[in-house]
Amino acid sequence: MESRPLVAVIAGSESDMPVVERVLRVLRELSIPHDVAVISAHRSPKKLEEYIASSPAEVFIAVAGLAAHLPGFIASRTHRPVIGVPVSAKLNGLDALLSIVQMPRGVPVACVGIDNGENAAILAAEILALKYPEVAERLRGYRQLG
Ligand code: RP5
Repeated sequence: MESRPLVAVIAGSESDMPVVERVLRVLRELSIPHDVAVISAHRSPKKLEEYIASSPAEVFIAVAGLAAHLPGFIASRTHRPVIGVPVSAKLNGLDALLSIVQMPRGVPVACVGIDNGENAAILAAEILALKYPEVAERLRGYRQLG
């Protein structure tokens, strides 16, 4: 198994950390090496751009609320898959859900349910399982338990 982070989990704000924790719990349970960063697409676009360009991750998980442009911003700068997690900061998360899911044709972002960090981690594992048989094996066990 690779030791470099295979999944980069990025949050738009420290206030998104409770949902990030849901992602991290599953990634840890599946022993998937990952990296966590808090970088706002709106407040620190340059820093985010540099982070994406230098990240060795094969999948990005972006956790954001309100006008949740973080996953779309990442997808505009990489061809690696991006999974967005809408956070229920306001409007019960509907604002973030629509911001993430309504990407223009040609620049896709996968979107899981509101606050459903667990599903983002499982989907990332399913993508990695195509290449890493050990992840596929752990995922089989994990889904049977669930
Ligand atoms: C979004 O705005 C973040 O992802 C967060 O969900 C929301 C609020 O951010 P803070 O004002 O708490 O930093 O960009």
